[in-house]
This record gives sequence, structure tokens and C-alpha cells, in this order.
Amino acid sequence: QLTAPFGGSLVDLVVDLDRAGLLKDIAANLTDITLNEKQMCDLEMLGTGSFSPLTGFMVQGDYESVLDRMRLQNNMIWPVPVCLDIPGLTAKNLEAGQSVALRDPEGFLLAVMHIEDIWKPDLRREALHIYKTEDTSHPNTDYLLNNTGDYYIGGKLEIISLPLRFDFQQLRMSPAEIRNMFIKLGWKKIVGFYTRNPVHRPQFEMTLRAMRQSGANILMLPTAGTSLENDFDHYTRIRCYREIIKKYPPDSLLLNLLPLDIRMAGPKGAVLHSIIAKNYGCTHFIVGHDHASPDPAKDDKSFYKKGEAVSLTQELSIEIGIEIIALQEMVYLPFEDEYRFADQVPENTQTISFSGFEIRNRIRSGRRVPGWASFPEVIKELKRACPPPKKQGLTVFFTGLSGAGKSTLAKILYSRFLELGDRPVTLLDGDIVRQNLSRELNFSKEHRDINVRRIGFVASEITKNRGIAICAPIAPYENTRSEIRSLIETYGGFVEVHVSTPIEECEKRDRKGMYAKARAGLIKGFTGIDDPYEIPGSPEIRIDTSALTPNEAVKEVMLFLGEKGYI
Ligand code: PPS
Repeated sequence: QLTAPFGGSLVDLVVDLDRAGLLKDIAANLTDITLNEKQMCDLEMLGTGSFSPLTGFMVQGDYESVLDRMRLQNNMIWPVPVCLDIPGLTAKNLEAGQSVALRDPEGFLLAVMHIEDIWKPDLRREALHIYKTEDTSHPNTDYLLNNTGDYYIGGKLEIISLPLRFDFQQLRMSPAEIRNMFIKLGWKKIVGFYTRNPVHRPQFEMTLRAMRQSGANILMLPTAGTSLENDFDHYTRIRCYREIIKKYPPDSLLLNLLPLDIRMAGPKGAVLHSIIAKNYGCTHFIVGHDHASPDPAKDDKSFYKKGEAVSLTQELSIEIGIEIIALQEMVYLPFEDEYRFADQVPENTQTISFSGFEIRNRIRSGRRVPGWASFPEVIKELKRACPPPKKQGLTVFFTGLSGAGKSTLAKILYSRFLELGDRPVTLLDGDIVRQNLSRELNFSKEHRDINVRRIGFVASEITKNRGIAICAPIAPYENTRSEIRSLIETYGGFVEVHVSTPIEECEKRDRKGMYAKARAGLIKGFTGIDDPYEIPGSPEIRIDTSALTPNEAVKEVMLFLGEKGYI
């Protein structure tokens, strides 16, 4: 007999085929709501019963009750809101009693929701109650205050299809499927382990001890829903978990991915994870002292008190129906070559420890991670995700007035990279792009933005695949440039080169005769004449070509790239 799900029975919101057929017909006449990645994660967790006893996105009464007393209106513990946010414009046309069609970003019908409540939440209050901070360096507070729709809708869900997932499909089982597996394997005691980070030696040692202490097998539940900005991507993490599970005793571990939208709610996050583990059939759950805590805030203060997650989950463990195993800090004793709990180390014994955060920083900066801190197989995977700059993709983005010299420098740089020959190189010169990608566009602000964004998108794909993109548009607007920078920097290097040759010089050169035409009013909206060029505030390199030969200018770029380790 397995432990019961939270609330007694496992919720299953996926309807049968007949009902699905009917709902599809009805949906054709309903208002569509396109779900984002976070909302699809919530939908999936709700649909499979991972969030039992919830049967849909929360109604206002439950939302307020969760904020005020960490309980649903029916008095069951529930730590965080699970609400569907929508923009004010959409909300204006909806009312309670209506149904809506929930679709994925491609328009695929996922569910029909029967709206019971529409309300405008106080998102600041939510941030304070759930994440204990209005500081937007907390990722969830940031999302809540800056990206969440103004209205929430709540109501029951009828799911036609769970969101389609194509990655690691064998590792994406529902609570019902995992429970069946436990029955088949005859497992009765199972300790759940939730993580969003790679597992290194201390976590490995600690989970082994938790298994021994509870006499249980382990269900490892890493997140594969949304991830935080600085985390390793989930493909990398899951490749690491696949390595680490080989190190556990045979037939003692199951690995399963949680399509969870990460909520770094500290103690409340730990309560949520305990409930999820309970729904998956776990009898025990491991809680860390800083469970579900984001990286420390700017002032280095943690968002939650150490140990609070453990004490809150322990206090609620009987009500949730799961035993909490407090994850104690483990330290390495170099002379003994073993791990011990920090509080069991004799006085005056030398110990060392690395947090996952420190290991991540070491890997990112190309430093070595010692063997006692992790496993070679894990480090190899992590290093593959963070190659040194020389192996990373790179975009060199020239910007400047027409005639400033961008194209010439870009062409010379292109040849230099081809001479080096270690990475594929693509030249996205203004003219080439206007010919091939943006032929239909003119020089209005709107069209220039589209043009520059297209260049940014292509360059980001090249950078992602570890090639070099050289771009050379005028790109006159700061906002668009910085948008492109942040897109590309998630994949590799971005080097902005402001070719700052003054307009007088550009006009004097006037190779294409365009300045003369612009002065004569024959071309309207010409950059620098009657359309603005916003000077880059902090480009990596600024080069005025009035007093330099093109070769000298490119040498400056090459020197910079060498200094940063890109070549
Ligand atoms: S933008 O603003 O980044 O989209 O411009 P870009 O695609 O680089 O195109 C700039 C080239 O188009 C020619 N041209 C104009 N430039 C500026 N303003 C107006 N109104 C204009 N109309 C045509 C100009 O010759 C630019 O060439 P470069 O190579 O920069 O000298």
C-alpha cells in the first residue's frame, strides 16, 4: 500500500476522447488564451495531479487564503498561488461563467477553462507574502512585478492534451505512472529528492545517508520546467543526473523530471516540493537548510533564514503526511578523504567545502574543480556547456553612421577569422542583409528596428551554434542594440564596436553620394542628417576611422578579442 496523495486521491484533469472531441468543437467559438512556458508548466502539474488536490487555476478565495494563512479555503495546506495571469485587455472581454480555450504558443488546444473568478491581484502584496521581498533581484519577485499580467482568472480545467514535450520523454512520468512503478517494484518507503542544480559529491553523500537513515529508495525529482537565468540549462543538468544515478546502489533510485515552474519561495517552496513528493508516492522528503533559495541578493543577504525551510516542513509534516529528512551540511575532510556531517567533525579538524554556486562559478570561469568536490563525469558535462571563450560562439557587432567604415572593417575582420580558420564565420553586412533578409523594408524607425532585430536573431543562432557572426548595420537605436545584446549574451560573446567616425568625415567621404542627396532633401530620414543616431553608451570598443587605416582599426578589434580569450 503506497502513501495516499495529498488530499486522499490523485487529481487527473485529462478528459476522455469523447469529451475531448466535444471540447474541441466548443473551443472553436471560445476566446483563446495563449499560455507561456510558466503557465504551461502549471497546467501540466495541475493536469497530472502533481498539484493534487488543486483541480484548476486558483479562484480568488483560495488565492487570498493562501496569501494570508498558507491554506486553501477548505483549510488544506497550500503554500503558493497557482493562478493564471492575463493582460488587462484580454480580461476586459471576459466574465465569470464564461469558458476560454487555453492554447500553446503554436495555437495547439490544450484545455478548456471554466472561469469562476476574474480579479486584479495586488502583486506587491503577493511578492511580500510568498517571496518575502519586493527586491527584484529575487527572480520570482522580478517576474511577478515586471512580467505578470494585471488580472488573474481562476476556475476548473478540462485538459484535452498535456503540453507537448519532446525532450527526455522516458523521464517524464506522471505521479500515477510513478506510483504504478513503485507498486511493480515493490517499493514501499521512498525518499523524494527535489533539485534544480547538478548533484555533486556532498549532495550525493547526503542522499545516500538519507536513504540509509530512512531505509528507503530514492525518487530524484529534478526540475525540467522553467530555469533561472544563471542555472545550467536543463539538457546539461539532466545529462549530469544520468551520470550520477549510475553511482547509487543498484535498483535503489528512480529519476523523473518535474515540469515545474520554479518558485524560489524558500520555506514555502519546500512545503510545495514536499506536497509534490507526497503526490508522487514518497514517504520521506529531503529538505535543505536553504531549500528553494535564490542566489543571495546584491548586498549578499540571503532572502530566507537558514533552517527555516526545515522547521516549517517539519512542523507541517504530519498534516502533509510525509516525513522530513533535514539535509545537513556535509564537509570534506581532506586528510581522512571522506565526507562527514559538519556537526560531527571533531574540533581542530581541517575541513573544506564547495557550494554548488561556487562550483558553477569555477566552471564558468574555466577553473579546475577538484575531484573531492564532484565527479569527473559531471564536471565534463558542465564544462561542455561552458566552453572557454576560444570555443564559444561570438558576435562582433559594428554600429555607426553610413560611411563610417563599418563594412570595410567587417570585411577585413571576416578575412582574419577565415585565416585563423577555427570557427565558421558569417558576415551579415548591412547591404547583404537588406538584399537577402530585409528587401521589403524601408528606413522608418519601425522598419530599421525589424531589420536590426532580424540581424540579431540570425547572429544569435550562429553564436548559439558556436560560430562567429560579424554584423555591420547602422543600428541607430540604443534600445534595439541592447535587446540584441542580451539575446546573444545568453549564448556566447557579444562585442559591440562603435565605429565613431564623425559625421563631417563621413559626409566628406560620401562614397555613395547619399549625404549629398540627403542634404538636398532627395532622401528623407537619413541617419545623422534628419534621423537620429543614438551614440552607444558603453561599447566594448570605440574606433574613429578618420585617423586610422582600416588595417590598424581591425588590429584594435583583434587585440581586444585576444585579450578576452576569444581568439
Ligand atoms: S539600419 O538603420 O541599421 O537598418 O540601416 P542599414 O540596414 O545598415 O542600411 C544602411 C545603408 O542603407 C543606405 N541608406 C540609408 N542609410 C541611412 N538612412 C537612410 N534613410 C538610408 N537610405 C538608404 C545607406 O547607404 C547605408 O549604407 P552604409 O553601408 O551604412 O553606408
